[in-house]
Amino acid sequence: MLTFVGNVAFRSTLAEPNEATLLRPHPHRGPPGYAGCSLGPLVLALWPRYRPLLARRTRRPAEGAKVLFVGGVPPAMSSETILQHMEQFGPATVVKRCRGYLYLKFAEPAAVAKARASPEHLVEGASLTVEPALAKKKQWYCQTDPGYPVRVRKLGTGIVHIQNMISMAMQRHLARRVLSLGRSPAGFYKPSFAGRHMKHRMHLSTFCLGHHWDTLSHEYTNVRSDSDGLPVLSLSEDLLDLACGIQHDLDQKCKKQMFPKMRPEACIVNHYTTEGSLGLHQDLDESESSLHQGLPVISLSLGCSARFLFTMNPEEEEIRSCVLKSGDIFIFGGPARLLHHGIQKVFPNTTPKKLQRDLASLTGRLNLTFRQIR
Ligand SMILES: O=C(O)CCC(=O)C(=O)O
Repeated sequence: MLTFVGNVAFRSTLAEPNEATLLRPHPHRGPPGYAGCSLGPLVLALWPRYRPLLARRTRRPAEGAKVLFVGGVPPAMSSETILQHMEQFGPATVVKRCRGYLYLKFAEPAAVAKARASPEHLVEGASLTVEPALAKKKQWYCQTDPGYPVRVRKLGTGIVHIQNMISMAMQRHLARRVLSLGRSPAGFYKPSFAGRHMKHRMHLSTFCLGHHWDTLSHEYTNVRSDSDGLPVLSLSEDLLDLACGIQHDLDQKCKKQMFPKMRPEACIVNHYTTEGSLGLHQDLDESESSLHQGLPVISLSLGCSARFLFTMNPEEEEIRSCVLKSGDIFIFGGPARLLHHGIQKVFPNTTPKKLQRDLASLTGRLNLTFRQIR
């Protein structure tokens, strides 16, 4: 649920937080400095419309690898027995033994090739299988752009801003996809929220995927209950994988699990014109269990940059801000799941040059937030 708090909790026509106190002059980040990928157009040209967004990299054996994977190992068979058999190809040591398989490291890579060339590995009546071990390489799901390093900024416990996480090729693909969904009958509409005495128009357009978030009843529904009653668009597997991939990549980057694992069931897509904004609010409409576990909200920005406001306690703490640029991710969860947040300002003419054509029919900023609602 979006809850609006005190005199800073508002959307639409109510006064925005004082710009003079909250805004620093925006360091305009023009298109030339933006994370570009020279292969972007080629990638897109080869990218069929509904191909998954994620490059699931298949792991390849490391070149010159000395490590051999041995499978089909009976539980009772000792590592020494296997070692004895394998040493006919060269001196080796056991580096890891698990139930059903083990890894051996040879002194020379040629031994791995010899072991693989052998037609059979019959040991104590068991037929073992061998494979060169896969390179222990980090698997990244999001396609980041070389030369534009991903930067993880920890802004507080459970609050993370990741810069440059989404490559330009993927941003372009996402922008086209969102625009085409947004143009469909169950696409963008102008939501209202219920004020004390009357409904207020929000300063943005929106549509949902997976589950509809009703801005009037503050409930997740299957139909657009606060507007035209149309069934909500589905949340496709590739978008779902993208959100999971972002969490995965963040953990890889930070070498630890940063947030409890979340499986998105709803994605709220917002479009802000350069006059758009969203008052400080909390996201409280997901299930008690989801909130209690601190399952994160993952937010992805596309198009113009925006000043994002956040605070754990608007009554007592200073409201902090950061600029979210196209391709950035903002995640809050764990102890910060009830973070108060909002969009104060969208900066005109800040869409990266390479994205401008894809977003030509829509100026301003797009934002996708993924949540697990149950
Ligand atoms: O546009 C954003 O970055 C924030 C969106 C948001 O807070 C919301 O949809 O609840």
